[in-house]
Amino acid sequence: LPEAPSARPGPTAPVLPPCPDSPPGLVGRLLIEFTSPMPLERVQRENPGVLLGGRYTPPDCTPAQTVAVIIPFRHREHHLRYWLHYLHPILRRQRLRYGIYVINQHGEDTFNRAKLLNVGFLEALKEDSTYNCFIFSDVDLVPMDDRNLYRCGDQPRHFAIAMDKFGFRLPYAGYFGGVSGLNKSQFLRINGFPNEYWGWGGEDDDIFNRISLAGMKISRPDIRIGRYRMIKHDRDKHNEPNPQRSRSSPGFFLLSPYVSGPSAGLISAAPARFTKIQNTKLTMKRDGIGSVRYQVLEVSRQPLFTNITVDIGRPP
Ligand code: UDH
Repeated sequence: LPEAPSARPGPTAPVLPPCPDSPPGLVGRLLIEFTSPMPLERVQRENPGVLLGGRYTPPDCTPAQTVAVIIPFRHREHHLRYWLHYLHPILRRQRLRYGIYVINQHGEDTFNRAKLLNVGFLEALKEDSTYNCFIFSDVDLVPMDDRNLYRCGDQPRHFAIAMDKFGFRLPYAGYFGGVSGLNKSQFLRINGFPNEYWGWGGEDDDIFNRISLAGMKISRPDIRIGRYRMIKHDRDKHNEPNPQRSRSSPGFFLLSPYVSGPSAGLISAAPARFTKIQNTKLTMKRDGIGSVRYQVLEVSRQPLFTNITVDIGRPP
């Protein structure tokens, strides 16, 4: 009798060794510029190994983590092309298994970066429940060194510590903006990110407070490795500074003292009306990943990324 098809041994997948802790093909310092035109077709041609939706798995080893890279987005197609051009090859050389999620805020109401990041966390997990590391990256930030590994560790990680726009220094000790990463349990331990910061600023300080209040510490790369170029741009419409963004309570300074020196003025000491940031301890329990409300309007798998267009509402 012919053998039943199910009984036949299938082609066995080769068992790949674990990916090395220090990927061998890294090149170190990179030349990053934003002047040459960057058509998406070119970026696609340069990245044939990237699968639909911006997914990638190393062909020669088994990574320890599966990384969802989440980008808050609206009207920045030009920046996204540079980001994809630079980041795909870097992430590949870092031997990551990853997916890229662009969380696109629908409509023209005030932008809300942190809420979009919460959406990205939930939607990435809906697509692949094996994601266990979440890297949140602004679309205009490109690392200048591929030794800045986009991985999660035993503490929340801040990657973008030395941006060109801040003179390649950390602007203040509690700065957690730009590019950061948390594993799933770290993210859930702080109830995710705040949903109530509409407009520019403050949400990253709130996230820093959440992490401190949960008893965790920020881990950072070496200052020579954590360098970033930011694509120069003007302030977007509908992302005006949030009047409640900053801090005024002396308590905050215990958590996050300012660094003195020339860059201290970049984020100004706040008048007393900027109160939101003082309340993280109270708000983080009720406002976060457990309370985020939104409606997905479209999920579209592009060759180099997954676009998720979402209605996140508007400020009260
Ligand atoms: N973002 C968008 N669209 C927007 C607003 C923000 O995609 O309309 C995303 C994007 O990923 C961006 C991130 O949110 O990188 C952070 O917003 P931002 O780039 O506006 O913040 P940043 O602090 O710049 O980088 C503030 C305005 C600086 C104006 C300087 C003028 N010289």
